[in-house]
Amino acid sequence: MDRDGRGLGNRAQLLPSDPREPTEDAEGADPGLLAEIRHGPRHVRDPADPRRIVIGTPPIPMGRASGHEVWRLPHATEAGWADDIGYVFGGDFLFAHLLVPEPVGADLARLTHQAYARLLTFVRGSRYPHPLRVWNYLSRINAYERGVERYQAFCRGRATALTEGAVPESRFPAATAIGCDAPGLSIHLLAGRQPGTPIENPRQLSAYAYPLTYGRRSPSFVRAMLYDGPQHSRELAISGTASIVGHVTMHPGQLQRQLRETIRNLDSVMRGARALSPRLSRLHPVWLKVYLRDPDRVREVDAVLRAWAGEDSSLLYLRGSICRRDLEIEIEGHGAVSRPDRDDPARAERDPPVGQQDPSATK
Ligand code: 3EB
Repeated sequence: MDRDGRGLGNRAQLLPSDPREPTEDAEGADPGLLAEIRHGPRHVRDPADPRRIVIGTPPIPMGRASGHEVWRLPHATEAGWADDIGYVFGGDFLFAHLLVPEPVGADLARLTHQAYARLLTFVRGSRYPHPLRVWNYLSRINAYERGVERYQAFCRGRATALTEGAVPESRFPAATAIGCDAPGLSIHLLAGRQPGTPIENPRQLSAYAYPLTYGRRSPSFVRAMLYDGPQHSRELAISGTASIVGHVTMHPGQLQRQLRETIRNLDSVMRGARALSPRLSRLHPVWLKVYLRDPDRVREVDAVLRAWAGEDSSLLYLRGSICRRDLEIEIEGHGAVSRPDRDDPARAERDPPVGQQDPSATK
């Protein structure tokens, strides 16, 4: 595995870094912390610290996995609350999150619509108007309510808010939508000062173009988002990826075969990104987050995934329900390449400064 994504050093990355690496100063502060995302039995927000959240997808112990995710910037961040929207920002990036309780009998489509409308308004009013990557967690995702599956109700609410906000498909973020036992609708996101470059997967129909047999409104996300990270890294945030080819579930209910199909999809998305520039040809996953319906099968998944991803990538396993009943596994990822090495003239020639090499990535 290529180590370039790691060559940045812990403080310069906007991707999950090893939380065991000490970064706190003498006062116990962590000035460059943009987000710390832990996983547990419940969604948690701490009024005293909007930088740290807990997502209700319990970790599945496996090997030396650290169990949580830390995003750091090479400079100090600022944090606060806007009503119940927690936010942290610094440099070119904003982390924002919202946890909405779901009262008994509430309409999930409406609840989602309102949550997204508020988040969109907040993000647009900030200096970081471009959502790059969004994570959505809802309870009982495959249960039926008011005649529709709850995931479909969620998709409808999200799509309505994005339509009202005049967000075109070309500006949809990369996303994850996972079901969990924890109550409430939890949404967290990374937004940027600049838009990213969306990347689709030629093996899969774009989710926003799925036929409406899956629900009245299709899922509003792109397969991956490429953007400039801190200190001239290039980052690829890969959406939750499953065993879907075209728009059809492959190998329904068969975990091992779904895993292999999912890996083919991840490879295909990354191939699309690598083709964009010589520098991106070095792109590899440095971080993979795996959602499993059945935690007892983590070992057999880990064996295959380790062999594919290599020893240098971090793997985190979580218990979660995938949005189609026949899907057993979903994998999201993050890849990065460090800045071109200025001391290497050959590389400098191959890789002109960011912004010139990839005109489609700039506004
Ligand atoms: C899929 O490809 C699998 O609705 O935001 C993956 C990632 C999936 C994100 C979402 C759904 C979402 O359709 C499901």
